[in-house]
Amino acid sequence: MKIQSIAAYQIYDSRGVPTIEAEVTLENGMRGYGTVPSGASTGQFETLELRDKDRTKFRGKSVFKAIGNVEREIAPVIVGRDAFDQEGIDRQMVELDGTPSKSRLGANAILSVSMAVANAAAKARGIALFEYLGKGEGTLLPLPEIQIIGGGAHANWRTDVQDFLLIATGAKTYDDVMEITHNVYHAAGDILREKGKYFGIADEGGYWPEVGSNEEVFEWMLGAIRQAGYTPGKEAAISLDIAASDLYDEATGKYAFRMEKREFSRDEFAEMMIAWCRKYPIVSIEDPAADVDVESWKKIRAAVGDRVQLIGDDLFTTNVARIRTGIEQNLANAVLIKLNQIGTVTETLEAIRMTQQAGWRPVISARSGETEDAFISHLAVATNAGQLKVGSWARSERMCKWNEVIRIGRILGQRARFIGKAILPG
Ligand code: 2PG
Ligand code: MG
Repeated sequence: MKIQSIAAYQIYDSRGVPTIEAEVTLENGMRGYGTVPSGASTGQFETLELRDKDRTKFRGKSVFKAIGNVEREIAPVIVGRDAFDQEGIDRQMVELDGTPSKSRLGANAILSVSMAVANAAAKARGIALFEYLGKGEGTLLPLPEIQIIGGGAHANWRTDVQDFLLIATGAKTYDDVMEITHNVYHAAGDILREKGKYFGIADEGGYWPEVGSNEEVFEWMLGAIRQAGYTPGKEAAISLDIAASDLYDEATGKYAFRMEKREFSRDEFAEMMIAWCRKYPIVSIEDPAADVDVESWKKIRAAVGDRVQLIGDDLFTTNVARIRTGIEQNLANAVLIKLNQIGTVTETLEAIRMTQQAGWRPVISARSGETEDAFISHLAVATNAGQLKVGSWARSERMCKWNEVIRIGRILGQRARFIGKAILPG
């Protein structure tokens, strides 16, 4: 099934910021689309998101150069190729770019085509994307981590911690997750309204936090879990994304909480992360140390890694070489997987495979700037990753991904599996 043409154009993400979409048309006239998300708390080891940086156009955020690269550089070498050869196409685009960080063509340009090829190929086969990507092996519905309160770079630093999330540890089915999350999210909103502290929502749909300290949010979350009729740590537990690279200053070697106006040495910060894991029903914690602070990762891993999921996001940036080193050094036990950190579907699948082969857990993740596309829901099931993180329980760029898993479950029927919290350590 040959690729007949490739087009790219600018669309807009959930923050109303430009992003790129590619359209791949096959010789039979079928089309597949690839839509690229965008992060705010990006890691320094991510591949490059190419933006025009022309202040007179979309405040510097337009992606017309990336679009030109798809049309003038990528299309001429990919048109005519077999759409089922995802790996060959991705490798050719990586080669054509020729830089380690995909900075010549832009990882956004490359990824838009990579995702569009996968979508078009699945359509040509007449099967759902998860079946195509997973070659029929993907049957595990993911355990979601769902944001209740958004902070950090997604809420103008109203809290220092970026994501306060919920994991429905009591869920026996994916439907149970939806119900527990629904009840806790809305209970959290009720508490805010009662206190006269409802100030809307942050970038990923979690409540906007007007609080005096980060730990106050834990108490509020525990209150919401109880008010919804559950026991914290039983039916519902806490998960955090500290996004600590954003808090760390490499020059001074110190971490800083801007909202709380506190500074920490590396040791003090790691001790605080460990103490939080012991004090609260926390089952998962992402980026509790900066990407360059390897010693703190080791320390936290040794202290709580046997019972708490430790996810590397900025630490690994979905990069196979970085994940391999992390596994060798035993820095974490889980890897956050984001397609646009690495820039092709093939490399993303490799990162997931390597993570699983080490006995670690891949957590498939959205970005804070998202679109209405649900590619990652399919990716999670296709690879039996077991976990999915897409932000909160509000806004359709988030809900479309939770809802897509329901549809995938219906396609799978009796073959669908859900193991819930059994995927977590401890
Ligand atoms: C993260 C993501 C999603 P961003 O840090 O895990 O919450 O944020 O897309 O801004 O990097
Ligand atoms: Mg993160």
